[in-house]
Amino acid sequence: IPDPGQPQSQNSMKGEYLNKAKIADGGKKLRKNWTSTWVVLEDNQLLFYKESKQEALSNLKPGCKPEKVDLCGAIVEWTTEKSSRKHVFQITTSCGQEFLLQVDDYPTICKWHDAIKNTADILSKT
Ligand code: I3S
Repeated sequence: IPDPGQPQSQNSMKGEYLNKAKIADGGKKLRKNWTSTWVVLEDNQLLFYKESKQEALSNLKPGCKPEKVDLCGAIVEWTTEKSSRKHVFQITTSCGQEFLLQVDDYPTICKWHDAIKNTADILSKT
């Protein structure tokens, strides 16, 4: 049942820098490498840009595209086992990509966790 208090735009979020580590691709484990990434949630897709200005450039230059994460069928969950950092959550996509996202500021990371989880849950139901 849709919540009438929630605007349609709930599945978009303006860009923000988060720490990101991709730990698996296609089900294959990768060496963890944390990088600061400009993260945007747009039209139910998660976009990872190297930096904020790449977002503006990506509309002009075809070579500037972000890494896109399909959230349909993705699992989003907090984890304390995959990192010694605080406030880490994991996104596991249906094609076997695994990402960790983290920032020290709890309200910030909660906001992203909730928005991404909501999006994945809504997409899985439609
Ligand atoms: O899960 P791991 O392997 O302990 O993750 C750490 C490594 O990625 C480490 O890099 P090296 O493999 O080059 O040593 C990173 O520097 C650490 O930040 C990783 O651990 P945390 O707990 O920060 O996610």
